[in-house]
Amino acid sequence: MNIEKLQQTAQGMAAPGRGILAMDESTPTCSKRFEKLGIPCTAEHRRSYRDMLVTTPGLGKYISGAILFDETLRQSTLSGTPFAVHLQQQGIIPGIKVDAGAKALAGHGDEKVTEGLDGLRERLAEYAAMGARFAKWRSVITIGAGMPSPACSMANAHGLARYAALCQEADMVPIVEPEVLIDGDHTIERCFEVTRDVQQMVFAQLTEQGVMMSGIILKPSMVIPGKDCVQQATIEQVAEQTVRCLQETVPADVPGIAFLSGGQSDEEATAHLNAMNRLGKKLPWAVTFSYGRALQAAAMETWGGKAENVERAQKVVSHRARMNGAAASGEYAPDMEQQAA
Ligand code: 5MM
Repeated sequence: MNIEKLQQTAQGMAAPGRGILAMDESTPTCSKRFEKLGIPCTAEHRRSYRDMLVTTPGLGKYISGAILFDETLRQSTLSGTPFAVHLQQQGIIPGIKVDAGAKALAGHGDEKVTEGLDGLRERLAEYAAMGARFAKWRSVITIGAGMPSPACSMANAHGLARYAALCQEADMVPIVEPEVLIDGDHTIERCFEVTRDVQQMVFAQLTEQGVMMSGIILKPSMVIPGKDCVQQATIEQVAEQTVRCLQETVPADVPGIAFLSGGQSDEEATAHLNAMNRLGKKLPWAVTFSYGRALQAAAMETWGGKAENVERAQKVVSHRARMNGAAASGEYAPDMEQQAA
């Protein structure tokens, strides 16, 4: 394990005013999103779409890293440059999703455990040779009657820690993503308790497996009421509860926390991140974004699978990246959305 290399990559991913573009949708997820917009679900359409994203002029100003799916890491831009090489040339660190997805946890109803540890050491070596410098593994936790069960939280925390240890062995920074889903009618208080407990378990397992905290990035969900909860929260409440939770769980030597958007609207996700960075608290870690849907949804719609829309779609990508870059420094204001329009 090359400690210096890991720390350098992790610090680059958590660079001030920049964040991570999660463009690692698996083929089934990407197909679902394309289908809704009437875009054909072919490998070439997926390649063209990802090409549109990463060739956005000036993307590297706001994006420090991009998470790719296996298929994309093996593809090239229209001009024939492998995606990983193109990203590096833009000052964007290439990464790779390595989990094999969340599968039913035996004996636990609707709960899931993320799989993908088998053969991971060999896959990481191959991905590193193709230029990936970090990896991502997402676990999902559902809040509901009797959920999460201790078995589900523990199985996922253990999986994340085993994955993280293997990444560091391969000199790749692990993005550790325990997502507490927004689905349900739970209150913000319940989300706080579950998120805190899950994160505590994750860090206990990371410690147990000997993971070096200065060489990881945490990708958590925000502390937010369930989307069907009657009592929704203000932007400031979400920011305060989320930061309070992180202060109770995340060691100070973790360099960066990069949130997922988890089904929030683009502007909500930006506003929440901004509010956290404006709380006026001196936080030991960088607090930034690693959004998928909240960075891509509007751009994908604008693109619509047509080459003639690439330039317009790239303006949308660029705008969203700039808004989130500003939020990562606490310098976003909602009227910046209108000014750009
Ligand atoms: C981009 O979507 C990622 C991959 O999802 P699947 O494995 O289900 O295809 C996903 O892990 C994503 O990176 C995170 O959930 C963050 O994305 P959001 O949309 O929540 O910001």
